[in-house]
Amino acid sequence: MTEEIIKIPDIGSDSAEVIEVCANVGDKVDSEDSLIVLESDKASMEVPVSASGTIVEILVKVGDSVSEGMPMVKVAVEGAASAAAEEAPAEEPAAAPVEAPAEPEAPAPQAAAAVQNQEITVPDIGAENVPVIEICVKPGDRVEKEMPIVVLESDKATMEIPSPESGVVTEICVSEGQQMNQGDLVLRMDVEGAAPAAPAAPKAEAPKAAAQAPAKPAPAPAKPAAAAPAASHEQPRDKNRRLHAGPAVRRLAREFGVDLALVKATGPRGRVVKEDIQNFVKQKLNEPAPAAAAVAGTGIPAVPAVDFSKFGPVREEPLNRLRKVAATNFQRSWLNVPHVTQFDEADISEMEAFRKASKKEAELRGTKLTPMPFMVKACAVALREMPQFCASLSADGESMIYKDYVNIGMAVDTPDGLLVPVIKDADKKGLWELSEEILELAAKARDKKLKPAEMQGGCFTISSLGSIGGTAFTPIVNAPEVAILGISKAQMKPVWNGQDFDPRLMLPLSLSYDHRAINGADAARFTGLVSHLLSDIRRLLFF
Ligand code: CAO
Repeated sequence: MTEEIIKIPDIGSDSAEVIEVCANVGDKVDSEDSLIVLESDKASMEVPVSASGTIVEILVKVGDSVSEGMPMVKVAVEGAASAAAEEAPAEEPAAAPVEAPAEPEAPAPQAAAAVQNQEITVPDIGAENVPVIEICVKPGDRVEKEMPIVVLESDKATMEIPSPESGVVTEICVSEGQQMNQGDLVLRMDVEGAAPAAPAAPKAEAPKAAAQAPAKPAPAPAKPAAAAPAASHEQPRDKNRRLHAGPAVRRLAREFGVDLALVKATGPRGRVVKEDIQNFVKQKLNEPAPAAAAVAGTGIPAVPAVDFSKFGPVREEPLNRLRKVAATNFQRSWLNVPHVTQFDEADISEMEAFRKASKKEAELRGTKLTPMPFMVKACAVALREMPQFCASLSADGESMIYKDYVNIGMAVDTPDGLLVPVIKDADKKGLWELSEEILELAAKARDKKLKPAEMQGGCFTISSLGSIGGTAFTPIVNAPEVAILGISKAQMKPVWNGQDFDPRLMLPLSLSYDHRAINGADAARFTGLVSHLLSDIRRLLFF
């Protein structure tokens, strides 16, 4: 095993800055492994070790300005390569340039004019078949000389091709992914005050030509797809609009589908480094996905994530599927439907007297008569009388769809979350039938035995918290239905009968409705009608 000092190969420009060191002393490396990333004015490039072995010493550090021939790394080479090869200085390969003769350019001289349409072609980029990864301009854009017009990326280097002239782009002649070679047409532009017979393209004057191809077998195989894109090498171009990232970072971003423009750069001189991509992905993964996405889609800022453990012990339990689905539905309805809630009361004193008197009969029938069947019956009649409550807005919001069937959903509280089975054709069923169906559907919901079809086709929903308590609430419309009736706990109240205060059992009604489909007056009429029907259930017989 011998130690070799590997030098900086031809990097296609006079000097470049070390912006990243990718390996450490003691690392085992292959000849193709990148050791450092350099950045010049025009390109960032990875420089490979060019020998297989173990790194003994790294002879450059971040921030160093390096040029061809400078010692880069000392490697203990496995299988001891010939010492002679090691000695071959990096300068040497320049003698055998693949591109050698600076070709006579074929400028296709164009007539002098105040505005001249010129073809801009790829200069000598020191590599072949390099794909376009970004087109920085579009037709109509005004570009200044030296502004980047496209970005090319090879395995090892990312290089910006600057405009050789100032002017207005008239046509883009490349597409992303297209492989480019020296002399390929990039775009056409109107160049103002164009110099007569200016060469159409800034074909580089064979810059340090050799660079590229592994001209000689051993030492510095000059992998860093030498950038030095154009002959124009003077003033810095507009840096404001450019993203700075090396090829490996760009590749990583592409693999993860990350838009580099969204990534916060923390590297030197505002470069995006690998850790920035990793942090960006981590941050995205930690965002509360579905809810945040829905909110993001509306432009409403997401609720910030809070580390509650800062304030005391916490316990985190994942939501089950039912609760997630319910959450999505609630949020969707809440964000889409302009809700208004109409409050009312129904005097159910007589109804309750009748219900209690019927309890024995219910038992004999093997059922239980709760207030719910009365609610369903009264709502079914009201829905028939006021069809705008038994309707949906069309998806495009252009029309109302009226339903000639009366299917009423019933919110059921289960240990896993809320379910809404549907009582089909409620208007055609009597109290006993409704009573049995309500008990059956509620039991099925709690036993997780509801079939999907039993939860579909609803026109209107009733949500009863009457057995639990409360005086009123504002239920969320079960969209695309247009209204939902919330029922709270009935209470004895003194009601003025014109002469005295009568103790009456009053049932609170809370009707939430979609104000796009229903106006407030109709909502008040609807709760008035339900109240009227429940106050004297004999009225149900009229319908
Ligand atoms: N006022 C006073 N008492 C009421 C009442 C009311 N509005 N509604 C029901 N009760 C009483 C019943 O009379 C019964 O008492 P008795 O046994 O003495 O007769 C008791 O409360 C229990 O009733 P129940 O809940 O078994 O039956 P129900 O038909 O009233 O309700 C169901 C069935 C499925 C609607 C109900 O069990 C339920 O799950 N409610 C929760 C719905 C919910 O969570 N809604 C919120 C959704 S989020 O918007």
